[in-house]
Amino acid sequence: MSIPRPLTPLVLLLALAAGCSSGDATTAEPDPAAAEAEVVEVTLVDFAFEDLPGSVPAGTRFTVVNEAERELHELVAFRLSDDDERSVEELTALSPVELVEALGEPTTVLLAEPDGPVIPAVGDGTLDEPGRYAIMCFIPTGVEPAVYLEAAAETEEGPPQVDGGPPHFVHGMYAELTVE
Ligand SMILES: [Cu+2]
Repeated sequence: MSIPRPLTPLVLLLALAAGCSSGDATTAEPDPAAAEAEVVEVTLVDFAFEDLPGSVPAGTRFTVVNEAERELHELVAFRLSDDDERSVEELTALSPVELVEALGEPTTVLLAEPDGPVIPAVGDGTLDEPGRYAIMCFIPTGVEPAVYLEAAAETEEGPPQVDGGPPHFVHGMYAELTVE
């Protein structure tokens, strides 16, 4: 039905992420280099970030587990500019163009399929710079995880354009975080 595609970086990342866990794909082995940093595991559900603290010390590394039935989820963190006093809830009400302008480039992007390993697409989940962060999920509602990940692997920059319902943050999958 579909033509096999060449391996792309995200697919390789996915393979690496799967390959470095020992048997149980839901628990990643601790990275010795990151052993000193505090690690906070966030649970991704339809449609919220569970166990996400309101504030963490600088240098905290986030990781995710996806406990949804079938939705792909992601944790995307943006450091908000210091002069932006709007709440994340206010930002989610902006038009797509205004939202992109307000958020800028993400500091980190971690994806996970249901029960799947963490897929670090941007950064490794570490938030080093103190400030206020928006934590959001942009996955289109109802998209097949494999379809999205394949499209993401073929996209050079930014999120892939795939058909689907509204992004998950529209259903409330967003939060505000302060890095101290
Ligand atoms: Cu989501």
